[in-house]
Amino acid sequence: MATEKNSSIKVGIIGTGGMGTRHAGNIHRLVDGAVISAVYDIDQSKAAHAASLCDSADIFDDPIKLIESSSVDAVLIASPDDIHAEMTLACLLAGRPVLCEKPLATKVEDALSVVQAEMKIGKRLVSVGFMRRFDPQHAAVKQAVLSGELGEPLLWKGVHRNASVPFGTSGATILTNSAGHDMDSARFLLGEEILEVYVSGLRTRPELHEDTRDLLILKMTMSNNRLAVGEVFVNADYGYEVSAEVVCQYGTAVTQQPDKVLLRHKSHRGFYVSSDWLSPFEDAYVAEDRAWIESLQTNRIFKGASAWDGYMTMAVTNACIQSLHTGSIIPVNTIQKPELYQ
Ligand code: ISE
Repeated sequence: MATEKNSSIKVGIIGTGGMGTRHAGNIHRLVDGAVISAVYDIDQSKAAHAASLCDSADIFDDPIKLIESSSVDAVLIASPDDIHAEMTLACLLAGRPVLCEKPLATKVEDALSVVQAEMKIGKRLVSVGFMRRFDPQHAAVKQAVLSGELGEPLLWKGVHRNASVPFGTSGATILTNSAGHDMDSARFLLGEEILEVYVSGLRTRPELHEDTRDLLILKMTMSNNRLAVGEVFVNADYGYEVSAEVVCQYGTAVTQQPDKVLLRHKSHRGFYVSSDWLSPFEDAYVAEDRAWIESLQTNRIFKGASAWDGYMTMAVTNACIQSLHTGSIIPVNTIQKPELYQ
């Protein structure tokens, strides 16, 4: 029973589609020191379903009431992307710590408003769900780079493939909703900022919408003379796969999936590839939820991405959209990094 856990942190979830329900189940079953006390979804049957998985969560019909409720200590936002910033700002107004799924906003101005609101409070309350930072394989690559044994890191190379996206998904949406992970991965693994981007894209099948650009190549010039290049292919058909490699002066480090089993079946020998994007990162999502709750219990800064990281990703996304549309190299314009995030 949820009430038997060490239940110091009461979490309210806004948005209980696949992602929010996954967080609810993870926190309820696998994270000590927290209970799901409240849920909201515009589709109340989805909220009721998530609540039923968490023993005793209250179902709200208004997200602001959930944020302001005395039965909620902290909020997890997994709503559609376009209300992330609005909900995060409402949490800040109510003084609630918040873990917002990526992207922090769909417009760079809105991400900046979140940073500015947090700076006004003078305390870091916002965490952003770039869960690859908690993935053991990405963490191992980061560790290998930080060890210094490979020499200076030079180049980040990423692959991000989804089996498919809905018909008509635009290049801008892919950059905002999918490629943000890769921008964050490059920043995280190289420890540098993205200064300039060049994006090209193509439509991979004639039957797709004319404006679709479902295979994108992002070329990024990073601070300290580093480079990054990523493939984002969201109609790869065969399944979901993500990888990141850091090429250094004397070697490279690349993510692997050591838990994979070699399968022999029906004249084939190989590895199973998942078609959904939640299960391959299951451990990362759980680790992220645990780290968030721990940061609230101990009053320490969350180890994952901050509002600043969410804002930087949106600034890069904004430049990538301009680059895709104009075919030019676009500089990333940002404010100076405030003291709060140093
Ligand atoms: C989704 O929102 C994710 O976060 C997945 O990791 C990504 O692969 C997918 O493209 C996004 O839509």
